[in-house]
Amino acid sequence: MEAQKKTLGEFIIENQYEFKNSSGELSRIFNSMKLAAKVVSYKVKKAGLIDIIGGVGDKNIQGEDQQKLDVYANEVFIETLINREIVCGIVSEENDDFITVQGNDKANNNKYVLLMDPLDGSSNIDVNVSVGTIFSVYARISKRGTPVTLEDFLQPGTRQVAAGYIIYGTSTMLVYTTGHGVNGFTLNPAIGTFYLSHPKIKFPVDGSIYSVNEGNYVHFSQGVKNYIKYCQMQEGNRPYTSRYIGSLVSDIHRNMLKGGVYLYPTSTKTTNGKLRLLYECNPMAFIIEQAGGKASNGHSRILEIKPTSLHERVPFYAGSVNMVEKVEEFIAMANKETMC
Ligand code: P6P
Repeated sequence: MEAQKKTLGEFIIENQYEFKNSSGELSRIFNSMKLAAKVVSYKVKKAGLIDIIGGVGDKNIQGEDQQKLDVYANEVFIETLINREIVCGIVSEENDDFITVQGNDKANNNKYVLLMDPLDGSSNIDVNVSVGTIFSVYARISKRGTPVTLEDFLQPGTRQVAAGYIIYGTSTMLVYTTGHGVNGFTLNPAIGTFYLSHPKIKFPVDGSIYSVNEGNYVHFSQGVKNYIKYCQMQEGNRPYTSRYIGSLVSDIHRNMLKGGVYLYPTSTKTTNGKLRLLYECNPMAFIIEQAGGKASNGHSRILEIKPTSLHERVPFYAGSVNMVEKVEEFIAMANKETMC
């Protein structure tokens, strides 16, 4: 019975104590993300019926065609946050530079900045495959009461205060962490309420799902090729299955519930990988680690990378600890052989 389940709002209030000197700002950020998620979810679910599918003819800083829903989702999240003046700055995949939340002095007095990919996997929109929103929250490091600076956004992932994703799939879910484990909430669209459906999510230590775009196989490093062959040849007597949706949030969400590893390697086509460190890899890595998984760039912890630019890309290997460590093993072995 839903009435017996805790709502997201109740959960946020109950767990506000987790934040020493909590002034409720973080709770208000979550409530704003919750509201914006419902608005975007409504539009995503109706995308096929209203004129919102397809591109707007522009390209974002990534050089990717901007889908109408991309632009719409970006506007909804930014406006929701700015109108409530609960953050002092925003970075979005869809905006070249960071956004300083002007407002009155109060806005500049806020202590948090938010980074997001407003609609990840947007190439799936037109074919009715699930997409997601990813967000990451930091405490600013520049002086409160002054406009945010670039440094406020270029902090390593270990300094995240909170991270979350919304998956617009067969149901709409909001999954987040504030460093005290990972909890998932499912939206009842009939009443517009998120209910705690997946408490204390734990990433299985091992699994049999590997998620990679095998169409890029010939462009991968030898170590990654060797790992994929290891999975395909059923070595180690594991019955591996390849599952790849092409939507980071969906692939990670499935693997987190069932066990598995997601790979977006460097390749001769994408020398630094494709995924962005600040608003895709860091928030997902925080969530994955909090659930007991691992997130690596092939040899080091994603969360310890010191960012140098807002839209930088990194290779990303993330999921069940044993599987990520096996990938790292294959990469290290191949690198050693190359050096001999
Ligand atoms: P490819 C979507 O564009 C995205 O950023 C991730 O959501 C997804 O996992 C990946 O790119 C898919 O990339 O090159 O396999 O289509």
